[in-house]
Amino acid sequence: LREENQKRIKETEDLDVLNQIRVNLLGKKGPITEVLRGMKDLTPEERPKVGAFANQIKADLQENLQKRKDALEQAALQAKLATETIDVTLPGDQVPVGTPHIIDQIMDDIEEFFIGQGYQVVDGPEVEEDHYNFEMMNIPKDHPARDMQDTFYIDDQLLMRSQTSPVQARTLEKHDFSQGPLKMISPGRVYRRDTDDATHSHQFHQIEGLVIDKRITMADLKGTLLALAQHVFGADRKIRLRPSYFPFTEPSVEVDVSCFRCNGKGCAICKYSGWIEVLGAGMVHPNVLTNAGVDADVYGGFAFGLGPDRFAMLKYGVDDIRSFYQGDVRFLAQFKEEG
Ligand code: FA5
Repeated sequence: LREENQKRIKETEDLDVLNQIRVNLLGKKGPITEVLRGMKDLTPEERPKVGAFANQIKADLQENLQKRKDALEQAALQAKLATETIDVTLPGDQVPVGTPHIIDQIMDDIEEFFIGQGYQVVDGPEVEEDHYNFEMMNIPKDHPARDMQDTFYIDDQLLMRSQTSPVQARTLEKHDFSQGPLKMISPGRVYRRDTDDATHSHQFHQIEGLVIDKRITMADLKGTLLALAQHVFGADRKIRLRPSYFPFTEPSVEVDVSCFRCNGKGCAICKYSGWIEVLGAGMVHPNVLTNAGVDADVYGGFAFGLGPDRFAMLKYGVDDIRSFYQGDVRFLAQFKEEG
């Protein structure tokens, strides 16, 4: 039994056949199990001899089976490796690499500028209450200034915010001035029923800014905005403050940045004037402070709301704001992040 099977084991080339041999030989119905089971009929003298002999054969066969199994597995592995060699000289697959949207890049840049100046970054809801978007900002119901921002209403109380200014009111309400002045920016999306054209979109971005302390002046506002313009566009940029009107600032200004892509002649982005309007700003109206429970006789400051879309148009010479929102990868891929 032993010799005959050892020969069969050795000659087997197939793991399944080998397994069948193992089951036949050593399984419950195999000859060795049968011999061991029959030991109860033997005399006490015969039992140890037969037992030892049968167990020896069993051990030998097990060893042979294992060796053959290892050898066959090894051979299978070698064969597999031989057919699966990797050609390291083949060119690799091109992996397309994305890039943050150009508006996100410019917003990150502006945020970093303000974080560096000690401002905190605050988030506000895009679905906003009329109360914060207008009333707290000194624009009561039926105030004509509501027409300045044609608004998407959800119901009488709720709307898609038309500006990031409501975050001013939300932050002022919470700020504890005994802990120090307030310096915050709030970036985000805003919505207006504007007709889309080259410089207007019905959904765009703003970054609100608010600084409240005891002795803030218009010169602080101008210096901050000039430093921002020069950070984003380069050291030779100029800014121009034009008197304007916002219900939540007094005095109010609109701020233009000098165009540098028009060769001094003006171009479509700058409406042929040599300047592009990028933000609204002013000194915070006392009513805004009082509405939020801040003592307007002690505290005051400036606020601004800037348009990152317009910043991006000017910085990169994009002459149509709609390009940012059409999702054309050929356009967006031009603005790979540096570094
Ligand atoms: C406001 O929204 C004021 N909340 C800004 C402000 C804040 C003033 C704090 C004073 C103090 P205005 O409607 O002008 O203002 O919008 C501000 C900026 O958003 C504009 O200068 C422009 O850069 C951008 N903007 C306005 N409308 C659009 C639009 N439809 N598409 C793209 N950008 C726009």
